[in-house]
Amino acid sequence: GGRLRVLVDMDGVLADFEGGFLKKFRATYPDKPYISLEDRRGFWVSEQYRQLEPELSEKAISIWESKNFFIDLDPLPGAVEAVKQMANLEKTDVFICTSPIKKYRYCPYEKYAWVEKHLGPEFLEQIVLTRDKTVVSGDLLIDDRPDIVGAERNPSWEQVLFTACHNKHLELPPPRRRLHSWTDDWKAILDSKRAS
Ligand code: DGP
Repeated sequence: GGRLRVLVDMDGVLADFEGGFLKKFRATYPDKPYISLEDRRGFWVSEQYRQLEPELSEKAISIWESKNFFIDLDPLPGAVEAVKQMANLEKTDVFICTSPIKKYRYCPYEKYAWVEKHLGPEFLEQIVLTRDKTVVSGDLLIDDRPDIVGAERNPSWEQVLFTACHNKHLELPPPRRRLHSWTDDWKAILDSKRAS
């Protein structure tokens, strides 16, 4: 067969957006209520905070719009090793496919800096920044967002849902599948997509 192209999301898959958010939210607003990772539901953090208290929505947004939010995110367990291993597999191309927030002052720069810091400068060649992942072609998209839609009604990739605090209770309709963590068998998922 030909080469396998894998698109790997950043926030919630490689970088600990949820943990980094909660840590900085609690440090910035120590007297405000918060949502523990155990209680997170739904992809949009700001929506769940709005339901807790309307004023918390903009406070939540202020956290990830701040300088150093994205660069300070810790890698998720096993993520860096897995992506480096994946990129070294034969006939496998790995791209980091990530949607920057619309407030562009810090986020796009810090995403590049994060990739350079944790994966190495050679991975800067592999970054795809887009708000619409459906127009990017690939065999697999590993992403924690359950409802990825966009201009292309029939994306070329199969999404494998990466398990995150906000999506772990969702029941996926078949034939959709999950990668539960980076200790899960991601190589088997890649092999299942390789042309025989
Ligand atoms: P991606 O993981 O590539 O689909 O990027 C989604 C981005 O949106 C990521 O940086 C996390 C961020 N995000 C999470 N919750 C919210 C929210 O409630 N509002 C906004 N504007 N962005 C959010």
